[in-house]
Amino acid sequence: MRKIQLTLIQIDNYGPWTVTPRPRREADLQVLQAELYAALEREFGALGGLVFCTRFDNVIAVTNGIGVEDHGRILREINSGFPVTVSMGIGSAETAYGAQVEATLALQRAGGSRSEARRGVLVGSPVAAPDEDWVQIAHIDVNHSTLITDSEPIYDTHLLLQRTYMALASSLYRKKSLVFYTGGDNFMALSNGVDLRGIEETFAEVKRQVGFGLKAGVGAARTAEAAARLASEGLHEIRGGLANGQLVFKSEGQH
Ligand SMILES: Nc1nc2c(ncn2[C@@H]2O[C@H](COP(=O)(O)OP(=O)(O)OP(=O)(O)O)[C@@H](O)[C@H]2O)c(=O)[nH]1
Ligand SMILES: [Mg+2]
Repeated sequence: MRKIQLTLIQIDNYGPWTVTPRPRREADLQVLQAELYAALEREFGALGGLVFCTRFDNVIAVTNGIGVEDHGRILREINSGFPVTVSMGIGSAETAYGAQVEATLALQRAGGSRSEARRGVLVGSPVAAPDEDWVQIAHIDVNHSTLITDSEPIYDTHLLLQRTYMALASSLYRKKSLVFYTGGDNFMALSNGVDLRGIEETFAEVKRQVGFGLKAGVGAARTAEAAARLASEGLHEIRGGLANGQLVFKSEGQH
């Protein structure tokens, strides 16, 4: 069975820490969160993974091909370099939704987000034979967003993009895919098990709800890095007028 592997990285007992001994300066918390995300992206990215900032105190990484040992090394490095510690839960399943359920359950069983006893644990299990690593990523982009960016107030544009994000995420949630906002007018969907028809359906729904047309390159490969690269290449082909329509699918080993 082909499975996507996700790792939930959660700051240990963060709520209490943010107010001990008194509420910390928001600017300092923002720097901490941004630096933690950057460090995780650097470490997992170096091994072919891809990390989404999610909600900053809980971060989701696609980690196919990255085993328990490498997770442990990254965990130790992060936890010795930051004023907070993180714990990690690894999960895998045929869909991204299923994988994050497994990752979350593994971590919740090891203690809640406000547990004083849970510190720097690594739980759950990566993809193991006979199952195989497989990641499908759709790199989704809004058509002609620059027209709005250059004519509307920036907050109005931002809100419209966030509405687009929610419409996209709600529709793909029903197909057990997870969507993350990656900045600008870009989104990445972890879409294992969803075919191009399914993505087209979602795009039509989003268009009806928020008015934006979307396009996407969809990549499938054994690691997040390879899948994302194929997806971005597909998107580039659509933009360059090399592809007909709004979707291009590229799979590893297929030219
Ligand atoms: N994270 C990320 N952001 C990007 C990427 N490409 C573009 N952006 C951001 O998205 C903004 C919009 O870029 P485009 O999508 O090329 O502009 P557009 O007007 O929507 O044009 P079309 O999508 O070609 O219709 C840019 O200003 C960047 O901030 C990408 O590959 N990744
Ligand atoms: Mg665009």
